[in-house]
Amino acid sequence: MEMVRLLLCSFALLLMSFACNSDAGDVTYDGRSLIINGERKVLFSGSIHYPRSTPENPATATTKPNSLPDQSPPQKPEIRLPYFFLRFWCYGINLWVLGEMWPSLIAKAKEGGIDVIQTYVFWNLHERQQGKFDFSGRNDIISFIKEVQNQGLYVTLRIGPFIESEWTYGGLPIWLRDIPGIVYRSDNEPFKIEMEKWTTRIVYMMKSEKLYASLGGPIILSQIENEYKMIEPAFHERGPPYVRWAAAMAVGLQTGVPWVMCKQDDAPDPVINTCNGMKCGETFTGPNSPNKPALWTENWTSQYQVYGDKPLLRSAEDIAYQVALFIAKFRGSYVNYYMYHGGTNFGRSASAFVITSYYDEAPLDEYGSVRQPKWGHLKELHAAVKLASNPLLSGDHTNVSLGELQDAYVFQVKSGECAAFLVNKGPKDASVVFQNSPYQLPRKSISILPDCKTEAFNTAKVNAQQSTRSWQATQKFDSTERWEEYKEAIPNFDNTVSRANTLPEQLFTTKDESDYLWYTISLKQDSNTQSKLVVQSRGHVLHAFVNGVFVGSAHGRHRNESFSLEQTVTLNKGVNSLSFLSAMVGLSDSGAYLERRVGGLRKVLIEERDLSKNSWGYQVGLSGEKLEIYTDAGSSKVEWNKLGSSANQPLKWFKTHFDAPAGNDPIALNLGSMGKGEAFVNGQSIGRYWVLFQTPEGKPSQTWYHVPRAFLKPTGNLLVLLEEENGDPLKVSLDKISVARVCGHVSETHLPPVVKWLGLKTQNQNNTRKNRDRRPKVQLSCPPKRNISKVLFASFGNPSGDCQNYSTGSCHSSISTAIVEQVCIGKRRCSILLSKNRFGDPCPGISKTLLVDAQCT
Ligand SMILES: *[C@@H]1O[C@H](CO)[C@@H](O)[C@H](O)[C@H]1NC(C)=O
Ligand SMILES: *[C@@H]1O[C@H](CO)[C@@H](O)[C@H](O)[C@H]1NC(C)=O
Ligand SMILES: *[C@@H]1O[C@H](CO)[C@@H](O)[C@H](O)[C@H]1NC(C)=O
Ligand SMILES: *[C@@H]1O[C@H](CO)[C@@H](O)[C@H](O)[C@H]1NC(C)=O
Ligand SMILES: *[C@@H]1O[C@H](CO)[C@@H](O)[C@H](O)[C@H]1NC(C)=O
Ligand SMILES: CC(=O)N[C@H]1CO[C@H](CO)[C@@H](O)[C@@H]1O
Repeated sequence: MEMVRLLLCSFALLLMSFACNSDAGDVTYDGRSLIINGERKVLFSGSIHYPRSTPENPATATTKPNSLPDQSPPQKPEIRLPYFFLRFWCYGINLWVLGEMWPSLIAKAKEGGIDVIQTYVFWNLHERQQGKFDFSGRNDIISFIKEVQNQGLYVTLRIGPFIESEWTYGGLPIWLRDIPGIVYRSDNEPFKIEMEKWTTRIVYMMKSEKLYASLGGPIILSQIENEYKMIEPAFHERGPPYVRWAAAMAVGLQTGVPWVMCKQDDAPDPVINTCNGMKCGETFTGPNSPNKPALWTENWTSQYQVYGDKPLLRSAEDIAYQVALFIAKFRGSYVNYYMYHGGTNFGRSASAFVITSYYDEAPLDEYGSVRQPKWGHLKELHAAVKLASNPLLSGDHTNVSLGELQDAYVFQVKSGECAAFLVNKGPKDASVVFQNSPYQLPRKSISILPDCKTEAFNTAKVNAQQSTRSWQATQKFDSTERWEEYKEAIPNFDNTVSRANTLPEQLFTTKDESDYLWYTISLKQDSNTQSKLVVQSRGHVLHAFVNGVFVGSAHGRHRNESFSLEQTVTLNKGVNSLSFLSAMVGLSDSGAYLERRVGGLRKVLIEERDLSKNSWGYQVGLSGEKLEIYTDAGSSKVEWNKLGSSANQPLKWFKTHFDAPAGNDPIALNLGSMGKGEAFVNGQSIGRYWVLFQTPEGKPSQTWYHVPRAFLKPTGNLLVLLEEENGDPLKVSLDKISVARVCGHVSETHLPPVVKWLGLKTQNQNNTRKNRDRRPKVQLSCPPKRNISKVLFASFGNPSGDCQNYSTGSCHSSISTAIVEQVCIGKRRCSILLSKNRFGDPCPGISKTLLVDAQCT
């Protein structure tokens, strides 16, 4: 039966993909927008980076877009619908056969009102070694782009080739460093040759797969370079010619679609300069020519996080405000969310000091689950803006002052069609009058009036529910029998083979084959002494051993990588062995002259005696790495011991096996009891962890480390932890992550947004159907296959606080909980009207809100 479905699906999909693909056609632009196939477009775009998720993942494949939490009325059916039903019916089997994460992320982006998926091209992932290319699995950019195309979305391809992106070395392959005379990202022949070779290779790949819109594919924009203006001054006269060369080189590749340079206000024609940042609504200086549209290529939905930092929480309201302002003020017609889904920095792909989880705060969280209210609030914003597309793209653009800190931006078409954005920049709520009608604008908010009358959406009024994740341990690794350990040998001068007469520089020596470099030295002493040891390092982490015994550690931090270790150590009469393990935590991804970046030890002093020019031994990598003891095959090459059988000293490998937890919820390892190291599942690195490097509040920057279900077999999965410190594997657990709670908070005066005109387009205020649909209500929705099992809190009245922290106020309908239970219990989604007929009126004359917090099981 499954086989028949598989065959049917393959055949039908093939047919449908001829009929339904986004056949974009020519892409041009003018001062208003991109023009695709002769049509101007307002486009919302979301960054999703293919290597930061897995092509396969049964966990998320079950989340069909037609069963997503959805507060809005169903969208107008489109021609592609049958294709989508078919695809998702077909995903049913993929669940058994393959399961896919990319398709699910893209589908959720589409459902969230995203038109374009934006990705970088990660050069050092594809060409780790010069001339050897890898475009398979998570690196399969072609399949990723084709998946976007299959779902009818466009693609922006940011080739770079320098990409920054909190990706190790900004995406540049480390072998570039060995090319004589190379200076990256400047008017430098050796670099230009390599940059042109790579850019050309990618463009040709895309052309041969017909992926540019000009050839019928989904790619509508390409990017060359990346935020170059920031570092251009450092290159003096070598900067500007490089910009001109890069633009000309890119344009010469004749992709048939426009090129952009982000944050480059002097981007040479016809390359479009675009804005990156959190506040392009306020900070953008505008396109550098009246013939270029205002495009925002990076609007940070949050900020990447480094070890030692806590996550930056950027509210849905703040993002929506900046997006609406950019559109209103600059006639912005393209906004990209960086990131829409961040994902995971698997392996050693994170740049210096960047944590393994990437933009977990994005509208789709690290695991690919919808993050509310961000996802839902932006979806409503997109829909409201789209209602105004026509005036936005072709109307006259004017502004009117509505007050000291209030402005209206108006888009008026000659035929009469009109859209307006009412902006309150001020810190206080304001009442304004626009075209003879009164409007209430909450502080720092924008109301969108797609017909210059109806407030379809306000950026500060969040209608989407809040969701809260919960972590539930499905397996504990708390018995010593479950673990085995392997102690890394601490090398000494005699058994390290390589020799140098100075301290070798780390990057040059390791070529980034490993995070680790051992430095060893032999030191003769006339007597037993307590001596002061000083080790200066250029980065990033140091563990010091004297005569095989650990004496101390130290580390730098993000953008401040140098540090020193000072320690009094005991030296014996005779020969002493000093061993230093220097570790890098990813390579720097930003700034000028990246080719000159260095790491490892700079100076070693004993009682002020400089040993740097002595004879040193060194060794690249750990023995466990060389033997790949984190793989099934490699793990048998060493003898594993019972947990705790060796002295409590840093630098051990821990090994165990586990079965995949039942169900489809995302899973992650809770490594809160570990120190620093790297975790491997079935031979694949799920990333570095660093729990000991805490935030100023004394918490780990990251506790949970995503284990994609795609990495797992049903039983007997090999888990190996490489621990540099003294972490305790007995407290590690494998946790399931689910949305356990949903909460909504809506006031009586808060009408749900208009995401679709239900009446005539010229707003007839007496359209009763529309009025009925816009009554205030709290709408809750559990994830697929879960129902509301319990109402944790409900109050119709004036409850205080928000969804995080609430209590009943002076006004409270005593039947609130009973009413909500009646409507919601046992249902996956429910909608509760703020109606005095139902709740009664506990305090006439006082404006009321309804706050409901419920549990999904
Ligand atoms: C309104 O438009 C004028 C001229 O078009 C411009 O100078 C002014 O900066 C605009 N005001 C705002 C608040 O954008
Ligand atoms: C860099 O770190 C050192 C200590 O390791 C500290 O003294 C210095 O202030 C830091 N610099 C910056 C810019 O944070
Ligand atoms: C709406 O209804 C009122 C009274 O019911 C009426 O006076 C008015 O003309 C109607 N407006 C429109 C646009 O139909
Ligand atoms: C919750 O709100 C109450 C009162 O509004 C406040 O006293 C308390 O500190 C808040 N708790 C938290 C965890 O924010
Ligand atoms: C959820 O509720 C639906 C009816 O709304 C019911 O069919 C289903 O069995 C329930 N599921 C669970 C897990 O309770
Ligand atoms: C990472 C980064 O550069 N963040 C910047 C984003 O934009 C805001 C304001 O525009 C800056 O304050 C941040 O430093």
